[in-house]
Amino acid sequence: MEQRFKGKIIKGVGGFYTVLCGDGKRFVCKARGLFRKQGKTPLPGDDVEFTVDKKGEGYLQTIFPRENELLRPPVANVDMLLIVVSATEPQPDLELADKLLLYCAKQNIRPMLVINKCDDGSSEISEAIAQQYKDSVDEIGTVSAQTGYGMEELFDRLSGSTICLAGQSAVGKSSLLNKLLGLDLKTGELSQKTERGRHTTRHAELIEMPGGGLIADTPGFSMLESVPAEPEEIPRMYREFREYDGGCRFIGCMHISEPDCAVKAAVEDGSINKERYERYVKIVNEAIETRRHKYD
Ligand SMILES: Nc1nc2c(ncn2[C@@H]2O[C@H](COP(=O)(O)OP(=O)(O)OP(=O)(O)O)[C@@H](O)[C@H]2O)c(=O)[nH]1
Ligand SMILES: [Mg+2]
Ligand SMILES: [Zn+2]
Repeated sequence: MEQRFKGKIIKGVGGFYTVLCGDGKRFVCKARGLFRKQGKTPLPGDDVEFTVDKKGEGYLQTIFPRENELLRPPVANVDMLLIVVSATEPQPDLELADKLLLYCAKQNIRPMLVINKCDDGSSEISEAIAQQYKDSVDEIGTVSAQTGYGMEELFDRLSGSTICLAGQSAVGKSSLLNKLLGLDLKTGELSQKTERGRHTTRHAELIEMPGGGLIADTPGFSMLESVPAEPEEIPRMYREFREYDGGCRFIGCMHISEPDCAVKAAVEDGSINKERYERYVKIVNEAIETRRHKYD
């Protein structure tokens, strides 16, 4: 008799997919040839149905519709993106952080800004970064993967979700992952450091967190080649602009060169963060440039 099960793909290597079931059991399955014909590639994060035949071999039968799909790393159904920046070295690339926030808005993923390398607790730099983003993102964490500062709070916010790490190289994404995997929910103590976060392979893998939930590392090349939105979409993706909706003279105001612009007035009087706004102008112009080249 053939048996049917449901689960979530956590890894796919060479046509073999590891599926994690609700009871914690894992099954390695092959994909049906049908997926290839339909142009469907099973991804880590996919919720699937699979069968196990008499010989005990598993076959993926159904891929349930995806909430979203990331390209790099290739992961489906991501709930949360941890946008990691460093309070020390490397100097934070906040333009990348802004673009990653746009990416979250576009893909309907909850963002969290994680300021790492706060080894002596929160610093002037980390506070300045948090200040810039306080109206743009709900969740901001100040942590140190090295000393463990803020890690338990971070851990608590992540449990149960499917999470991806993102951000420039050397901000400490893999270090954070290792620390998170070593955290024991009950004691908060650190167990032996694992080496699983290291990027030795090119395939994406979701790793089970001790408190429930799954997490994927991303190697530190930028996961974005260009602005992940059309220029006209961008103003609506800035949460701190929303409160000024309808306040500009022109409908569809881009808040850049138009007169009587409520957003620009809010930047002037300090209600909207100036640095975030200046990068916004740069990002919109980049999106316009990209589109121009597309049709050249
Ligand atoms: N001082 C300090 N150093 C840290 C901290 N977290 C990570 N590092 C160091 O920063 C360096 C880069 O850390 P990684 O975890 O490899 O950074 P990454 O973001 O995974 O880098 P890529 O894989 O290249 O994208 C390593 O030397 C870490 O030891 C921290 O909280 N404080
Ligand atoms: Mg890494
Ligand atoms: Zn405006």
